[in-house]
Amino acid sequence: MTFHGMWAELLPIGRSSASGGYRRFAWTGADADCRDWFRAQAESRGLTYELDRNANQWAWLGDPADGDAVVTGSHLDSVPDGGAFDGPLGVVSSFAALDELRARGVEFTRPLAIVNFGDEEGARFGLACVGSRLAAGQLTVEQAHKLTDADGITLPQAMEGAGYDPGTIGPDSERLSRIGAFVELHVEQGRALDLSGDRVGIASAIWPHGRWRFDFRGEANHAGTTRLVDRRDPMLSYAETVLAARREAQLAGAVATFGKISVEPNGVNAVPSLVRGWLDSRAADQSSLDTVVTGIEKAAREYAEAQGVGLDVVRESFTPVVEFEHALRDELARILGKDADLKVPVLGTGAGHDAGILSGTVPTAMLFVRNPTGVSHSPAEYAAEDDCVAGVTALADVLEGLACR
Ligand code: HGY
Ligand code: MN
Ligand code: MN
Ligand code: MN
Repeated sequence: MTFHGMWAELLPIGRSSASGGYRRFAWTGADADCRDWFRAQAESRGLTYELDRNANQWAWLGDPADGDAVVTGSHLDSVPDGGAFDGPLGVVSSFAALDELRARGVEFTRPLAIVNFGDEEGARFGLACVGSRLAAGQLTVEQAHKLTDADGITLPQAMEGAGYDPGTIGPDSERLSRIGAFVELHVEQGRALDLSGDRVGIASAIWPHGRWRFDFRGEANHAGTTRLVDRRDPMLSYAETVLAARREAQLAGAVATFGKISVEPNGVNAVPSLVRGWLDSRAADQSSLDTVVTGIEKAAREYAEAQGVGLDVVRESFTPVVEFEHALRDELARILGKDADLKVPVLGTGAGHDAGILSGTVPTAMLFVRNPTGVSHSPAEYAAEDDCVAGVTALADVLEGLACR
């Protein structure tokens, strides 16, 4: 099946007819449909389909036991109202690149696999890259068992509900030790390639990033009868904190986002008792990130105190800076540099990826495909057809350079 055919099959899965955005949350029906699609693509190509102990999906050409495998792939889940490209572009391009290599008639010298990592976005349980974190031992089984969605369903319950055995989850070091290189292709989530006028880029690094939960606790009261001076309104402290986050991030050249909020009792005519806001913050280096988050927390405490509001801040997840392996990165630049028409810049990103998680264990690299508006995690996310084709060719070249004669 062509790139187009695969894209057309995936496109309707989990798409909202109202916004055109996607809700493909882990272990839901839309996720199951994406997983069925992956399996069908693997089997239609005669690849060996395999589910690992963390329910990540693999499609193998050659024997994994031979070791030193070259692996490519990405994820198929989405953020709430996400775009079509973040994740699926990497998976579809992987199958298309394999088709291209077969059409070239190359001889494979190393086992090759395509992977779909589960729950990359963390949209449901609040932690990104659950599948790769479990495999790499960066999320313990005990921690994973405590992950709970907004409806109180735990990760093991959700997995079980989707027909997977949560009893097997855990580190997969033997599997990872059989991988010699992992290359993830991804739509760029910024405009660097658009500005430089290039179709494809190589990743240098991923910014350190994390998620913090801010619980502001005040007192529920009547919206009509409670004088302003008598209120302990957590929404006020929260609102001031959102503005502080913007200021602190701007000062440090970083980013800080409160993109998710939950309010109790969530009544239009009641002063809230609890405002829970989630901060996502990222910076080019650790000390800038520390400065931003410490500054936001300090401001939040001052605002809360002034309003008679309690505040708890919990760090829910953290991913340190990732510097992709220089040797593999140079190898990609060398392979792609053979094409005189293709200039391939090297760029950093503030977005997290399974490649970042694996990079501590496996030599890992990433390719980015131009995104003309830079918009991502939105239905407006886009990459032009020509650029997607250039991405497939670049990935095929890289895989050929690494795994073929
Ligand atoms: O960067 C993120 O928010 C996620 O890991 N894709
Ligand atoms: Mn994403
Ligand atoms: Mn992604
Ligand atoms: Mn009343």
